Amino acid sequence: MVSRRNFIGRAGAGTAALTAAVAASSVSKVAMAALPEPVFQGRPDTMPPLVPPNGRPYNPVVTLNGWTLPWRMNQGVKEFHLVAEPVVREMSPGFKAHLWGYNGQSPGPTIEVVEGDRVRIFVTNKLPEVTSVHWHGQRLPNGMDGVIGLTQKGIEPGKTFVYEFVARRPGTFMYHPHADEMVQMAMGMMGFWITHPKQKHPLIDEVDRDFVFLLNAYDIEPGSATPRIMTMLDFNLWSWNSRIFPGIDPLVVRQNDKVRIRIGNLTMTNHPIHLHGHEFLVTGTDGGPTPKATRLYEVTTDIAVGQMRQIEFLADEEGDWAFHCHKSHHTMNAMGHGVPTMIGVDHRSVVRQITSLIPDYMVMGERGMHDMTEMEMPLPDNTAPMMAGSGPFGPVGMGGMFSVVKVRQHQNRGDYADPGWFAHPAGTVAREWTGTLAEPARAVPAEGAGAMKPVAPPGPGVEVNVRKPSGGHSGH
Ligand SMILES: [Cu+2]
Repeated sequence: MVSRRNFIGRAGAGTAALTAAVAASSVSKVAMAALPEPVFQGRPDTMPPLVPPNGRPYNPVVTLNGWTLPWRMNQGVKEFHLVAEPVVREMSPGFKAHLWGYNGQSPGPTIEVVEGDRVRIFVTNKLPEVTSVHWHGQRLPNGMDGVIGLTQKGIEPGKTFVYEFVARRPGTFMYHPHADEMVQMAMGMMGFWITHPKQKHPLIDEVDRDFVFLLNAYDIEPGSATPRIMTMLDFNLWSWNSRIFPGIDPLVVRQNDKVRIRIGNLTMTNHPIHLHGHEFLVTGTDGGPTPKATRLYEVTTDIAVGQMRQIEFLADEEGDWAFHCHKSHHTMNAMGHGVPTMIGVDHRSVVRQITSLIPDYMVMGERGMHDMTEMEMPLPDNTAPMMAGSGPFGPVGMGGMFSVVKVRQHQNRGDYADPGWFAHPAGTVAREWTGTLAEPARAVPAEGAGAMKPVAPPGPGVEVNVRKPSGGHSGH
């Protein structure tokens, strides 16, 4: 079953091999009449940019923990072959999810074309049910829009359909099914589409690094591997390109690079995406490049459901800068929600007794939840820790939609290799104060009615109301 190219793709040999494979496919007339041989990718690593081997030149993007789909030129038409199929996606080290995707992965490969390109996409359905592909945001003939029942028949299992249109406007787009969407998108079927401008565009700047990723979300019960597809809002895994921190690669850049990041949201809620240490401009949306007069410097931009945002900044500050969704429960991994606040309650002896009866019992947070990052808690097999990832100073206490923009002075141009942790110049890290401390001055409370009374700490008789978190979160 593993063809030669399939093998190359899975081995992750990168740009050169993929380029060679694409070139090698330009053979006889007979071969060109057949379908382009599909290319698969099994590794979850961020693949190097696919430098276009033919067609109009452009500066390729880098798909975070993903790759760009090679094509072949057939009499001036760019031909791609997408295969919709079940996939196993490693969402973070030690945690694999059974998803649906395209060409070996969820999300599917990024498709990159140039404004004015005629594009032909073969879509083969290896799923157990009917599907279609909608090309979100594109100008195209109505019958190529991919809405099952409305503009086309569904692609039955085992069948291949052809979509063909001209990529008319430059910008950032997505693709996803418009058939049984709640199920197929909850299972991970989606991908990115970039249409590069064919010439210098007054509103599209040239950049040194151009990253893309999709926001997606899953509901996978700890210890299982398949998303619950009937979940409407209460997802428990918040991912970028179906990866959760610490499984999300860093965005590595050279100091003073101009950086573009394109983000699409195919979850069921909005995500305020926040960058530390720099200000950015929103230079594009689903509708195309934004007029310059509308661009404001920001450090957070909200990305609503079904939207794309394209941000740009000058990476002039060296360091390891956090980059994450600002909804704090979106930077955590699967957890039970039916957990009462335990801050201030010492329940350690209770836990020991309960654990002897219910081995997988867990309780959280009598001093806040940071302890969860260090706690040696027994987790069911195939479960991502709730808050994980270690930095140079200890646990980062994050999961989900979190990564790091690594800005380095000595990173080479075009080098995306992880440089490791930032070496802080001496005296530039927050540190413990070891000198003498003056007693802080406090406001003296007023006497009489309405005055604040000091609150007594909880005594030994306090009621401990704990619930077993697993299996409970949908009911609370
Ligand atoms: Cu979020």
